[in-house]
Amino acid sequence: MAHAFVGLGSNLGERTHTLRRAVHALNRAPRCAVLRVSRFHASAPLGGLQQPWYLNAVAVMTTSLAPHALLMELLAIEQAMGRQRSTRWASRILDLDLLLFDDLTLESPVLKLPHPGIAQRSFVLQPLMELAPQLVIPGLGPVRHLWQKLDTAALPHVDA
Ligand code: PH2
Ligand code: MG
Ligand code: MG
Repeated sequence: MAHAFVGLGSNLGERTHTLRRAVHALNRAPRCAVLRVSRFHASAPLGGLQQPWYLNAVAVMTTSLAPHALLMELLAIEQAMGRQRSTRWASRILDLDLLLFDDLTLESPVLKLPHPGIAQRSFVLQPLMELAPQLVIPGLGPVRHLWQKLDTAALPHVDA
């Protein structure tokens, strides 16, 4: 059994309802079981200007699916819940991102693990801090260190 961390995001429609339904769908996916889910965090949109705020969460699950098979399940759930794909970073009803799959490092045309951008995204790191602050992200280090670095970088600079 592998442990997989999945990022959930929604900035259109009934965001809380959507994230709850998505967690249930993840738990019902073949050979998958959700272990824990973070709180739902409201976050300002990164990238797309003039977009509604997001609700973000992270779920940790066990699975006996291979990483690409799990990714296909995530895309199928997004579709079943009404996701329309238009431009990159457009507003979305539901986004499910495979963040981590055990300590696997992988780069295929459709899947990069760990998910690129984890270290820069507070809407990923804050939920990860709740679930697994000690978790070591391959090539990047423990979640706690990444979170502290991001936090410090966000503070206004003060000269001694
Ligand atoms: N997802 C994006 C782009 N920007 N901003 C926030 N706050 N949360 C997201 O999940 C998010 C984003 C692309 O997937
Ligand atoms: Mg995303
Ligand atoms: Mg995505």
